[in-house]
Amino acid sequence: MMSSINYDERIPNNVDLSSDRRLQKALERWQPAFLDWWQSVGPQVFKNNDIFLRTAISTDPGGWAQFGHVKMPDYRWGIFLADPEKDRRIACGEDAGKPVWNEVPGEYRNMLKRIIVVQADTEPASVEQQRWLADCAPSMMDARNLFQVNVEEGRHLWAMVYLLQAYFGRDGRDEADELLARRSGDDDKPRILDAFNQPCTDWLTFFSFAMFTDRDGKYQLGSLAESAFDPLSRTCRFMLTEEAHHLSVGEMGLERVMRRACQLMQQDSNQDARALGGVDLPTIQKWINHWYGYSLDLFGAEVSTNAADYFASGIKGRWRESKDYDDHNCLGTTRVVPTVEDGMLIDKDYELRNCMNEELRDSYAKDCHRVLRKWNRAVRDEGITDFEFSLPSTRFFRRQGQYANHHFDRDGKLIDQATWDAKKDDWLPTDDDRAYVQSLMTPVHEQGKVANWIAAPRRGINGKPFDFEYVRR
Ligand code: BYC
Ligand code: FE
Ligand code: FE
Repeated sequence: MMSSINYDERIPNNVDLSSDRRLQKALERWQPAFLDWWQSVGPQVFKNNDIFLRTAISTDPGGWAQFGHVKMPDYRWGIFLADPEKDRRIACGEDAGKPVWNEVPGEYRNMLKRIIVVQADTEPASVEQQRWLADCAPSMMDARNLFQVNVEEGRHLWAMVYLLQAYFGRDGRDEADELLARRSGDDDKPRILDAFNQPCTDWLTFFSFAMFTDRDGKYQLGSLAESAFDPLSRTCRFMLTEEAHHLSVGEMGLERVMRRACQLMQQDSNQDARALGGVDLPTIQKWINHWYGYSLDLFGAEVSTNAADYFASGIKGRWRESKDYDDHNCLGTTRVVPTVEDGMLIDKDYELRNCMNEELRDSYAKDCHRVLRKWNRAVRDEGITDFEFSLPSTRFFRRQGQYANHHFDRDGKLIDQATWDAKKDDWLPTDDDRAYVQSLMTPVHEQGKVANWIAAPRRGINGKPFDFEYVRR
């Protein structure tokens, strides 16, 4: 089938790129601009060292990766789509059951382009946010994991730029250029979504971002894998296989910080992990609260006509739309979304189609709760029985959607400004917390060593030991 990847061309691909000279030329023109972008705002530390990275060699599930040392700028970014599914049908909306599209229908062109651009924009944004982190890496294996995430986010940008250039003509080419012109956190040309303009200068933030924000990626890609636009679906299906590693970097990274905190607590007479240079459990909880909130925002408004249009047209489904749902039309059905009216939070019914962002957010929240349970088992496993991590309500600390103009406590109860002001430092990172965490960020660049505030990982990469030469110096 098509799963084998052609590495002989300038742009590795499994889409028979050389048969479309125009497209190939356009992408080859974009390639040097991408490399310039990578050099100037991609990873700034160990940028020319050999890193032990995986590269895709096929799109078959399992066994698609090859590991070896490579300098990041020499990474073979390319265009890899999952194999087409035979006789695939539209998963949801008005045209559910009809054959999927291999071209963009004119009436949906702008909608589709917008979604692809938003998705694309997050990928380079995250690389920009993380570009200095290796400077204070807690171990060389962690630096390697960061770089693996970074090169794959770079590839995700390629994945979306391919769609823009292949299916959206001149507009698509312009958008592809703009994707290299916006900058995370820039006043004039910021990235599109909030979370991707936040600074990321410490590893507690990086792990939280990979756990919670990359997980938004998982769910958005999952919903786009259900898309009626088949090239988008196939692209997202392969991206999801790469995404799994990013999530595990976040989940395992935070778990290691937690385990270390528990160990230090038991060494200190006051059970104070900070006294021994760790990140205490309540501080980790604050980072969780912050990044869970920012990542929930990425699902958009609870009640959204955009989301209804995406669903009705078949452009975006719910999580596992074709497998887990029976009703793919959703007309004449409602769901409850707690809504603030006259200063009170009341249950209100809305057309289900208008709540598709909320449906996806529910799937995401459920997945996050699953990880929380694992973390709490790890905390108990380390001998701490009087502390449990928890996730706040999805209404807590929101800046997008209908809860953004109100304050809620961690349980989702509506509270007034004064209560919020009095409590927020207990719930969210304070300047002092940030300064403390930042003060721990001293580099451990010695092979096989690990910073004091984080436990060593239990396993290395691809069967290698923790003290393997993940970065050649
Ligand atoms: N920040 O009706 P609504 C990833 C805007 S992460 C700023 O709810 P919609 C990754 C919204 O654009 C996955 N603005 O909108 C992770 C709209 O503006 P306009 C990224 C926001 O369209 C880590 C307005 O508010 N993929 O891959 O239903 C590392 C009204 O809102 C935000 C996608 O997002 C926000 N947080 O929903 C690397 C998938 N939220 O148009 C990578 C594609 C909303 O009125 N995107 N707004 O000016 C979408 O499907 C949708 O655009 C959204 C928003 C779900 C994001
Ligand atoms: Fe990505
Ligand atoms: Fe990711």
